[in-house]
Amino acid sequence: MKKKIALVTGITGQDGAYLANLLLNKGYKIYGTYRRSSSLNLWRLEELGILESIELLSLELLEKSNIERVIKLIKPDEIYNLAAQSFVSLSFENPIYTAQADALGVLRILESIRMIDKTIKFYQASSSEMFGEGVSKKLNEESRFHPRSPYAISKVFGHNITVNYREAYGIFACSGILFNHESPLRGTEFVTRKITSTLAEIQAGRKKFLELGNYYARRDWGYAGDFVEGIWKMMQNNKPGDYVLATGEEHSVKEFSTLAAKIMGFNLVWKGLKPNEYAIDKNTKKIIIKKNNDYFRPSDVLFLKGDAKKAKKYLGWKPKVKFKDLVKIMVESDKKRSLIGKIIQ
Ligand code: NDP
Ligand code: GDR
Repeated sequence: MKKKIALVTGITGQDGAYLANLLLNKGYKIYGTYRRSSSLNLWRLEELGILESIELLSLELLEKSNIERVIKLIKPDEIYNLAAQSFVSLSFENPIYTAQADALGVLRILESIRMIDKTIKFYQASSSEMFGEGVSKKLNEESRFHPRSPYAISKVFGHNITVNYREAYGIFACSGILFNHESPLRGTEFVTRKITSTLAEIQAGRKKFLELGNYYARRDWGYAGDFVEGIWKMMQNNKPGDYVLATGEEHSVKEFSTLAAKIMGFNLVWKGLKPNEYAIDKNTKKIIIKKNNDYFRPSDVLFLKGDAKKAKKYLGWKPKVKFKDLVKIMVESDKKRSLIGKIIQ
């Protein structure tokens, strides 16, 4: 039987690496895209030991000709659009670039599919950030969007245009509304990996403390390895659709950092009053975690919790890794990297 061909944009990112690994195990031929302008960022594919099994092609989301060239060359059965400027904070500094990549980038791919071959299946990496200002209830596919950053607003466009190309042109286009998912392959700019990598560096004596923004923000954190399975399942279903993937449990940044510090071996105790709390190590009396206003956003999302009932019902998907195990996996991985002097940025 002919191997299915998948095109994964953003293969050098966290989800790209895990999805590529999953698709390889399912017998796909995989093409992944990287940005020619960036210094090549292949450490995740190397860490999973799959770099040699993937064909890399250059593709910039801002250039429609790049997208058309790649689609015509490889004739994919499935396209997974994971590429994006994915850091919410940076989207406040670079809003126009973010919209070009995260909103219009999606449209460029969909237009290319429409012009070249409408039978290509399409997955769009949408985000729980689209829901925005948190209400303390579980959010699902029907919940209203109130995006709070240029990133989230761009993702709303990406989501809506995906739905529109499905409805208007009959393209098999799915939008996965994924809540935060983390792993040892997460970039260090995101709060979970910033916490685990910095704590490991403090323990190794290479950093003094961990500075965070709003540590009262709460997120529904799952494990990226579980979430890419849900992404693949959406694309194998007999009908295209939109699905929330989430654990249904939320925790604060403070809880995440407290647990991570404990697993790392610190004897942490919080002092001071909200919102100026700080954490010291009882054994050394040194400050380990403190607030830095530079990490606050002009408008943030304080609470997000998802309801993945639809994915469970129609895709048979549910996350396996629990919050405590996720923190443990990430701490242990950064501890190991730090011992060999190799915290990967
Ligand atoms: P990463 O930031 O780890 O990866 C993003 C990828 O996109 C990288 O490969 C990056 O390339 C590439 N990229 C960025 N800009 C461009 C561009 N202009 N042209 C081409 N490629 C580009 O993100 P994740 O793996 O965490 O997330 C994958 C997708 O899922 C993203 O779209 C993200 O917005 C979305 N998402 C993520 C969630 C999460 O919790 N992880 C939750 C919900 C949605 P390079 O290596 O060169 O930087
Ligand atoms: P998020 O993830 O914005 O949810 O986007 P991030 O880890 O950056 O922030 C989560 C929450 O933690 C608060 N926070 C800090 N965040 C960072 N990065 N650094 C800090 O020092 C810090 N201190 C507190 C933030 O204010 C925020 O409330 C991620 C990305 O993967 C998106 O691409 C994706 O769409 C969403 O998850 C779902």
